[in-house]
Amino acid sequence: MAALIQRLSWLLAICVALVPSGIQAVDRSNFKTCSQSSFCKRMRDIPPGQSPYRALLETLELSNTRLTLQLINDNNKVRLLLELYRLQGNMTRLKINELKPLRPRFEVPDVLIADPPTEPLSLVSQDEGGVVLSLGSDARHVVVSAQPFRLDIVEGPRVLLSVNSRGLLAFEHQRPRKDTLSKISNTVSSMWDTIKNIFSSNNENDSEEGEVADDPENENDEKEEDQPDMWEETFKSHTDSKPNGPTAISIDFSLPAVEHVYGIPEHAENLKLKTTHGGDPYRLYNLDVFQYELNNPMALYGSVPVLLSHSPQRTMGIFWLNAAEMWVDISSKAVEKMDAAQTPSEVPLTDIHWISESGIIDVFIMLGPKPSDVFMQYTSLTGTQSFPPLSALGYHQCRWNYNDQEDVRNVDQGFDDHDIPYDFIWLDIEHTDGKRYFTWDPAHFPQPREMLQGLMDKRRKMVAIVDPHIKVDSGYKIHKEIHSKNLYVKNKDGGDYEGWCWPGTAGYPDFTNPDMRTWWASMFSYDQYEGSMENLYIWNDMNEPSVFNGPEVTMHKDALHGSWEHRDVHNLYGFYVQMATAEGLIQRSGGVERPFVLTRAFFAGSQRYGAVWTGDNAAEWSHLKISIPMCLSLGLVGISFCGADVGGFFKPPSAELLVRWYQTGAYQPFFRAHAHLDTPRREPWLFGPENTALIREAVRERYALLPYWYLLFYKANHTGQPVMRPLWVEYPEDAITFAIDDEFLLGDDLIVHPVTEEGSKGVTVYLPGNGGVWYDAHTFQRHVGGQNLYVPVTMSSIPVFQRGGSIIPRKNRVRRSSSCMENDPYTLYVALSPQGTAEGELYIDDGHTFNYQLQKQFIHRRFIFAESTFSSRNISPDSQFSTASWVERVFILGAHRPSSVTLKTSDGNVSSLEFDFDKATSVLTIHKPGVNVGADWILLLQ
Ligand code: NBV
Repeated sequence: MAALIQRLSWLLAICVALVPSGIQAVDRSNFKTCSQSSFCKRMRDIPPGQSPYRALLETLELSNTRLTLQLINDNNKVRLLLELYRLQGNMTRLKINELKPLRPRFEVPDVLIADPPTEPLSLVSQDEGGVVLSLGSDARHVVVSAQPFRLDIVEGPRVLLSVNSRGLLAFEHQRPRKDTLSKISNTVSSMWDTIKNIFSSNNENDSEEGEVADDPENENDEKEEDQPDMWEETFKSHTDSKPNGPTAISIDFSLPAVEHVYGIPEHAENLKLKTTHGGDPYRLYNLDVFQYELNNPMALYGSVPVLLSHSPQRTMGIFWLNAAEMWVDISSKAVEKMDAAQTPSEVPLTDIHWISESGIIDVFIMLGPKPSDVFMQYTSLTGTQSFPPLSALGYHQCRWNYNDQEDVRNVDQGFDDHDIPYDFIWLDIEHTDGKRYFTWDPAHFPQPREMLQGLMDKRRKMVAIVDPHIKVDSGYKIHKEIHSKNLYVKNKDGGDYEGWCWPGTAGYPDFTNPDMRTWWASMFSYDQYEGSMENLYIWNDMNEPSVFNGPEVTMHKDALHGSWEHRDVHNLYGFYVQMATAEGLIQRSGGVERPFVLTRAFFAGSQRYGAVWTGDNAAEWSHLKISIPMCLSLGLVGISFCGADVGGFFKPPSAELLVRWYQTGAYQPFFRAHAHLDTPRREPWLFGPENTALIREAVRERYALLPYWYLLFYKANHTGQPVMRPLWVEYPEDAITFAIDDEFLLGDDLIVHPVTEEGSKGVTVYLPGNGGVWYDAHTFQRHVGGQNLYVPVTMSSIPVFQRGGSIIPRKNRVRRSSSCMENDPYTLYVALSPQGTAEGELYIDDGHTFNYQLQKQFIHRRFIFAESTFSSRNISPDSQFSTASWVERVFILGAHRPSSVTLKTSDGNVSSLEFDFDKATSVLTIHKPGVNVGADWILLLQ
């Protein structure tokens, strides 16, 4: 009977998933609010200003790079151990754990790329009130106050950030399970008294030493334990057995002078985070949310616990390294402050309250001061965006599902027939044999290699989906081996954890186990993954993990990953799935080829393994619009390779929406059209010739700009700077930019303001930078910076502006796919600043291997225009690569008419070049410099 009910509920879940229209919004009742999540409620109910924590200054120990100090909770006498590190690159790390936990608490592994290098910490002063430590020479200090415990980071006279200034530090220490103990006492009546005695007699001493204080006589402790749901919690039909009881942690951060905070993705939310007062906190708990709603703090598929604060004076970041379910409250207000002349004035203050269900407090405070410093600091901890194969930056054609090989062939041909480039065609779950990943449906995909070869002949590629739920089927090799190697996640009773997902009953590999990951990676070798070839890449979906019949559509928190509960590691699961998959793709090529793996679930550090997308959006204008802040937020926290399903996943888009979505997607890092199984087909040529032409144009713009995209990813990989950026990142003092999220920068040279309103006749673009200029990328019209510019639009418009002072390389001969364009010539767009100068870069390598890293096989050049002279310089003299590409044309925007243009090449040749000058637009077009783009050359305008 139970099995039948389970099966029915699973079928219902699938039916719901398959109904694309009709249901308008998420069923909120499937997901917890803060008050339904007992630890969130407990932590949120902590009254501010009554911190029971006191720093025991006599326990302070300072080695060269590490300070340790015990904190005591004066209510229950439990002690915590605080560790403080000054990290290289202007960061501070604060760790707080139980001094003597009953069981070790989970500390997140594998996310930091290395032990962060430390720098010396020195004691400046100490008295009974606290201690002051120096954070280097530039007047930066950490002030630790003893009672109540509080920590302030100050620079000169200014407080940059305070920890526990509101007294919300809480650490639910582990304690023995009383209900278990009382059961024992029922059978052996005197046992409990004995135990009590043992505990109470030990208690004082234990408390002194910081051990668990579980004195049943202690009123406060009793009060703590009396709260409901601490030892077992039920949500809908699911009961969480909570074998270890309450383990939540919380602390507050205050940011004086800060009004704008960003980050903590993933939420379908604006770029600037809102105050959560009066609603729920932002939740971070990787979940498969069916038909997610916009502009609310509900959790989505991925979590990056990094928050950025920004003011005209400073950008900072808080990285909360914890993988459990978490909630973040934000409140901003104006507070009164006396200025130097003792006149009161209002200054902003933002308070953050961070809450996690388990684990430890491990916080990295990144002190900036510039946005670019914070990006460098964060990526020095968790790594930079992986450098994708060039083809992955092209256009991806996906739907759930391409039905068979014939379908794939026809769609592929359709792109040629309609002269639209694309690089990857994607196969969703139906391509498998009964949702057994790593297999092919024998009826519809009998000859996968033949299909892949067909694509390869056209220099195109394919992506196949490989989800982490594994069909429990003794005839399925993948299941058999994971089971026999004992590598599945376990349920609370120690058996293999089973849930319902696409294949029916499924096991979930324990990707937190390195043996599991190694084995999984080996499954991508060509001999294991039958039918695969080197142009087959991978998509990891449902890796939150999604469990149709699990609590909140995910895994039970009391499931086990070795000795850790799922509760501790939940937000890491998807990170590990993508890590193991990317590793598999690297290994199958003997370490030569760069992988491409798309993931739905992610965590801090996921940028190292590939791309992410924003999951199951809908064909609605509001979803098109929100794709911008969603990807911007991810870029701020390291994940640059982001995109949204072009066209919207659920429901059929109107032709207008689809066109606008292509135009927007063409300027977002990951550019893939995707559609739900039940939506009508929507390949780009199915909406009439006019719309086909508009889509073609948008996709071709993407391809023409691939050299710039590639450069931006190369730089993101090297420097940690995001590819797609909010305006404030480049104009940090311009307060007008702080809340803009309907336009964005690509690198620092292009501003894009896609049209995201139905029936739009024009958009207002903010062009930042007083004293600077911007050029319309299509008409070359020049506009001054520091203004709101109304741009009339037609259906073919994509408002894009190039910064005066930049040089952007393009390839204007667009072909079938990016690799077909490999040796094509470049056109350089030199956009002059008001001073008549410009600079830009070009990066070229083979586009797909690690040889750029292993053998320094690449070209990296800087283009400079100054004093009427253009020059191309090698900025990486010790690297080597040869290209057949040459320079076809140079456009100089904002130029004067020269009387001659002379080309000088490195072999001493001097020649005169033909040129045109358009007086109306001030554009100088220099024809056919003809030089190899890898060479040194100079253009003289006289
Ligand atoms: O695999 C089917 C879909 C996929 O197309 C989509 O992109 C994922 O986000 N998948 C979710 C599962 C079912 C969604 C209703």
